[in-house]
Amino acid sequence: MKRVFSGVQPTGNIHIGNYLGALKQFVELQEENECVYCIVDLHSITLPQDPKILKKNILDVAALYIAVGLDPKRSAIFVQSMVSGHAELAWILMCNSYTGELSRMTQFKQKSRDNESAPTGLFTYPILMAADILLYDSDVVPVGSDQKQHIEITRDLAIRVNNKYGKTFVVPEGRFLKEGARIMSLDDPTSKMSKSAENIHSRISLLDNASKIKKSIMKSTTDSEGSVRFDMDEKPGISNLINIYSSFSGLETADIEKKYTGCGYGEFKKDLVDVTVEAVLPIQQRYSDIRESEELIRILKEGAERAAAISEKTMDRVKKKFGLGV
Ligand code: ATP
Ligand code: LTN
Repeated sequence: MKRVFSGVQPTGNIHIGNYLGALKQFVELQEENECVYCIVDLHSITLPQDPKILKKNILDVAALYIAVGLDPKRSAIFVQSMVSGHAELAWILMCNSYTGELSRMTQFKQKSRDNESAPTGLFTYPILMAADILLYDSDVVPVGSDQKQHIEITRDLAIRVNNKYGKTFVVPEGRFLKEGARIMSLDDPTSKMSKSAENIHSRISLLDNASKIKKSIMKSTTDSEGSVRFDMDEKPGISNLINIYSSFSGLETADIEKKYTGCGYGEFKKDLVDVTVEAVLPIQQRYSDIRESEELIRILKEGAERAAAISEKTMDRVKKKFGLGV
């Protein structure tokens, strides 16, 4: 069995892009692997957070993890800051990384661009991510293709330490999403659907009610041709909607095109509202059952214990290799 590790930041507004692109894959991977899924709260404080909102977001994401089908009996589900090994290993890895390689990270360059004095944590973000992954001897890391550089530096660090200190870490593989799994923004189909976009109608959050979903889909940007046809280059808006329709209904693109031949966008959009509401409703039902329950806290505590047991073994090994402690 392979070990799978991934993490999502508790920054609110988990949307259908996160679901179709990441969470759904997490659920599928549970079938044949040992999975460790983390809510990476330490990563989220690289940018300022309101403590009350952060706490709420952590529990929201945890409840959504379970609502979409992550099974706490099979997968360890936990919060990063509840396992001390992450920060500890990050320090050790920091001492084996170079400021030059971190300066080349595009995410750092983007996020620090408008920030005159960027926090050091934003700069060392990829090292903490490498620690997350290496701490669990992870074989496979499912992530969006925006994380490719971070996976690459994780592999570089693992190989560097292994060469210098002898075999210490498993060198992980990234498992990147297919292009089709990338859900685009509803108001600007050339950029990806995002948690942090200002316009709430640019995304469909997993917790949106039916009337919000209807409004967002009916307002979504299309084109003037008026035919339901998939063409990402010429018709990115309608193609994105067809993609969403296909992902939720299981119908192939060609079948959707056939079904809506001769129909206008209005009719197609109305059906897409129904398909989307039908898909998110059971998730919302399970979410509301678990969100306020004691069970959620119990699951996170148990998940942290399981994660700690694995990570302590790795930390013992790492400390021995480095000659740390007595
Ligand atoms: P932001 O847009 O604010 O940067 P985000 O929506 O990308 O945030 P993350 O927490 O960075 O959210 O991503 C969680 C996971 O969801 C990642 O694996 C990421 O690749 C995936 N993901 C994010 N947006 C999309 C999208 N539009 N389509 C498909 N997958 C996505
Ligand atoms: N950087 C990732 C979140 C993340 C992660 C991880 C993903 C933090 N640590 C470890 C996979 C493995 C993001 O922004 N999506």
